[in-house]
Amino acid sequence: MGISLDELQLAARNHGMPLEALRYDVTPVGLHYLLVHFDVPAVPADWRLQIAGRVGRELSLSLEELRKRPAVRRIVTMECAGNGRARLEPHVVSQPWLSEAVGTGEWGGVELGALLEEAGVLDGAVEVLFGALDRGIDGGVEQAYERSLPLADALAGEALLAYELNGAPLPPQHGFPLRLVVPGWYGMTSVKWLERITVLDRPFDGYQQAHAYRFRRSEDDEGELLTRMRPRALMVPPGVPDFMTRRRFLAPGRCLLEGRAWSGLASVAAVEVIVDGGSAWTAARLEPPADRAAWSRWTFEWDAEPGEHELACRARDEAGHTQPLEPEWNVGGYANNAVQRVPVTVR
Ligand SMILES: Nc1nc2c(c(=O)[nH]1)N[C@H]1C(S)=C(S)[C@@H](COP(=O)(O)O)O[C@H]1N2
Ligand SMILES: [Mo]
Repeated sequence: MGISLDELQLAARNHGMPLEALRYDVTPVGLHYLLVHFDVPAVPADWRLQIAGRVGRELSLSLEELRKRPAVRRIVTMECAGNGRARLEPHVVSQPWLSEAVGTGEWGGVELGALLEEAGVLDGAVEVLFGALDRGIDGGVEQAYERSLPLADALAGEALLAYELNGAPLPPQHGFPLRLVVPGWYGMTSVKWLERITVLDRPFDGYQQAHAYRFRRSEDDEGELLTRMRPRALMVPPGVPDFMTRRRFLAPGRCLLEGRAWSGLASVAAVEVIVDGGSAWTAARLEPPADRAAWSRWTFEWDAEPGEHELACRARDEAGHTQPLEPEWNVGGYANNAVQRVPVTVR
């Protein structure tokens, strides 16, 4: 496969969610996937959130002041846009995710829309920029991690400024003291270690917007911005693994397959399972999600017969988006939601 030591270095710092953790409605904190582009930054003792730009009233808020505002909690499934990258051919050099760059957190904090309303967004505003404490160099460009959201999405009432994860203060790696959480969007949108919110009167063209996180079919394709998560279903690999290959082994007979499915584009409409390829996709049982933007549990009864098999699952959402059988290659290695295949030995 040709994964380099540089990529291993990234993969050893960042980590995926072990797929057996698909069992939980809310992912325990240490099992939630982790992606840090640069370093987990040092947070100044006098940290405050600044809100400025095209607003009537600039705001500067301490964590305590934020905690005094009306609080909301949302269970949100978040997935890295690079999930599935390592399965693309030709190989795309970056964080080599297989299919585990996902997790579901119960995020607590204040509504972004309410704070922006308080600051008073002025005429001519088009986007909201989120600036973070972490800095580094990417593509030869020194930068703070920064991403923007269209104004309408920032005001929509779904996005949160979170200071809690699963009922406890945000841990350092997930953005302490404050992060943005945008339900339904790929993870890069949810800026951690937030420091500045700037309302802009023109689209943001910084590195993480104009160069990274675009779906480009070739080097000279300008590409489209990545926004919402494509549908995906994953299963808890059944049985027990072989240590090195992680191939699965299980006994013949009734086996309850289970997993989760999500889509940032619409609610999940169906999950289907197929055994040993062919065309006989069969509907799994789908449970309602714990919250609007949380993944849905699914189950499927499989009568496992002795031999070598391949299990696969796929999701479809209410807007008709589904999962391809084969990945769609792109320069950045993003949004590969090709179906998961799990080889198993029944004996
Ligand atoms: N400031 C900052 N925010 C960030 C990142 C980062 O490196 N710096 N990584 C982004 C990416 S690419 C993803 S997928 C999510 C990961 O969030 P998590 O590590 O809490 O799972 O955070 C996003 N927010
Ligand atoms: Mo990501």
